[in-house]
Amino acid sequence: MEVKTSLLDNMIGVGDMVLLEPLSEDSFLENLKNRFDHNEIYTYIGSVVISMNPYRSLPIYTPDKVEEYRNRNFYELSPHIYALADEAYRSLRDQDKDQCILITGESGAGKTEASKLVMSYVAAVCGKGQEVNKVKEQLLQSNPVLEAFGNAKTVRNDNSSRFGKYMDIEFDFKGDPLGGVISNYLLEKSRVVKQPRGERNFHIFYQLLSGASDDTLSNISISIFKMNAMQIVGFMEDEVQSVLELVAAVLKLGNIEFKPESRCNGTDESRIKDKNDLKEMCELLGIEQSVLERAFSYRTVEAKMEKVSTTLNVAQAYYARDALAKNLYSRLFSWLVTRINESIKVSNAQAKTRHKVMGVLDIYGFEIFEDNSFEQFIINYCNEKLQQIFIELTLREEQEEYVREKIAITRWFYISVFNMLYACTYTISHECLRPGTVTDETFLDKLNTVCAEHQHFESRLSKNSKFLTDHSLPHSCFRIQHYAGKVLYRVEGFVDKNNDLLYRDLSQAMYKANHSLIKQLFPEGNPAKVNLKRPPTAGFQFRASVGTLMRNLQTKNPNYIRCIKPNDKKASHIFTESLVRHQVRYLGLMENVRVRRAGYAFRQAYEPCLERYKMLCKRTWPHWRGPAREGVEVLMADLQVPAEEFSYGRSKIFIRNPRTLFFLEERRRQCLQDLATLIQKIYRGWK
Ligand code: AOV
Ligand code: MG
Repeated sequence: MEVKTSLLDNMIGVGDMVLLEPLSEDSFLENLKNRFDHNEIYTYIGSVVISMNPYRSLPIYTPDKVEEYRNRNFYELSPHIYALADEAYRSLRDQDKDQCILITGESGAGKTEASKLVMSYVAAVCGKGQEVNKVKEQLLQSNPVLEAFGNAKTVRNDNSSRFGKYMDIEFDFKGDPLGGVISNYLLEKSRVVKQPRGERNFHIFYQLLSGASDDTLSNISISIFKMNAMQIVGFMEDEVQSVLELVAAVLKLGNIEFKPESRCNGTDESRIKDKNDLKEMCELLGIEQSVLERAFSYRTVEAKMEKVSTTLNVAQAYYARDALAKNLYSRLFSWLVTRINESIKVSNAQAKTRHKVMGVLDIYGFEIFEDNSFEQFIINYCNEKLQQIFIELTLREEQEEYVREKIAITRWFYISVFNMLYACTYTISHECLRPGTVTDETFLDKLNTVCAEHQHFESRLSKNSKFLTDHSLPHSCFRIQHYAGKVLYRVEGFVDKNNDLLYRDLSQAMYKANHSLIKQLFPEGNPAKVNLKRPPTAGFQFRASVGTLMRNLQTKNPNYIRCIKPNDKKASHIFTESLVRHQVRYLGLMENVRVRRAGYAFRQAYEPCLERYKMLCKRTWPHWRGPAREGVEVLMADLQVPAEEFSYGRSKIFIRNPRTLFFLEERRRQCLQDLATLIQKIYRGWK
């Protein structure tokens, strides 16, 4: 961390936790609270930005603020997310280093808002011009489109991201945006058919109902002009129409109910209660009603070249209905992302020229509910991996800097539960490859065996057991000690959600639709392609995509934003100490500060250091003629700073203890004061 000016002058509390003296968890929290109470929601740990969610709009994102932070050094002004965005953008533009912005924090902590602030800052400071502005608008407007379809109200957050998102923004050599690529990670599609109490379905369903006029509702012929964002992103009118028809179809599908009908052979078959919704859904999608009705009543299984039809009972019919709704919606979501990517992609001609990339990662935050299932497992898996990356990269960066500057230090190690989670997902994927024989219970048994082995190995590294399933837990549960807390997972539905089975009769019915979008979404329903292999399981796909993402991130220079939630009431002005303390702990923020201070808390290049303190020594004031490093050496000797308090690197001086910095600053302040008094005296003398 460079020695900073504004971080020491006129500041509420301490702007950089590295300068906190004395340093303890209590003083850390006290400082956060003090700043939060004064609307200072950003605080640094070196180059890491801590962001406290204010839960109300603060006047700190104005165009004036953008101008203020533009082209300024990171530590010159008070801490702000714009400073990080500016630093990242300038290193990308001027030093040709690809950047990534990693935003972490639990659900509702402010990650999505932070990602949008970074994007809008970059959009405001990069080049202008008609073409460039169009690209910017499209990139920015992709956010509301994806939020409408991928976000929902949960108990933790009224606008909770229910999918993970990573966006690469690509720039030309001048730093003007050319376009981008969005990757999405596993949408929580179970929400389409079932929402926990107090939560809602995805926003778009409500937007459709409230935004569409009565006329529109009766024939679902579109109030697209209300969805301006889709048009800016480049959707054609008929595409918007198709998308909304699909959303309406999912709504209709949810209304379809089944009743049992007893057969003479003693079995129950399922019948559709009221065919009105079925009829409307079929009209929307151009499907023949009898085709869909049959697909809800029978299931065809192919065994040894033979087709066997079995009737569905009521429970199976509901299962089929829900599987169809989830598949329709999640495939629509993936299609939207693909379609947006088509709009925002870098043109072929430009793709050939050298360009630079800024990646912005905004995933669903760590979640602990009373009931945690496959979805939470996936979400927390992703967060665990990110935490591991954060710790490893910050430690590595710190160590690399010492090596670069040829300064000796001790090494740090970190043990993550992640390897265990990896083994869990591996087990889930593999178990699901044995169709018919796997149940949630056999899966849990298998998980026990695998994790016990892991634990045995890891116990040599760490004493705490990270995986637990024993009689102290409720039936059919396992518990994982995540970095952010212990989570009890219920295995019920794990295998099923991972398999994500859709009866072929239904995909074939969808493929028969006279609706080009639906047809596209169910390619496996094409009878000519009956041999299309089933797609990999949800867990398998997710694991692979997280792996790719992490490899991608590691090729870029990371910038971290650590979001903290001040209370769990979604309220402004409330700072719940215990809650914040918990987050500070599991985010490893104290360790982060300690690592920064363990070796050398401060570092500053020789030139600016000499410039700032040269007035403290007669030999360096007012001009030092010679290499800056020698000037700093003279200065430190003259001030009699003990030798063990600092170290000379190749390009920077490293100061071990914040006190030394305060000493220098205090001397400088006195010096300036004396100077001011002197000037006053002279002035009075003249009068
Ligand atoms: P998340 O992305 O971290 O949760 P959000 O970014 O959606 O959290 O923030 C939650 C809510 O907090 C927002 O809808 C805003 O009302 C408020 N908020 C957050 N940051 C700010 C800010 N800088 N200024 C004003 N209000 C803010 V999740 O997606 O649930 O993990 O899966
Ligand atoms: Mg979010």
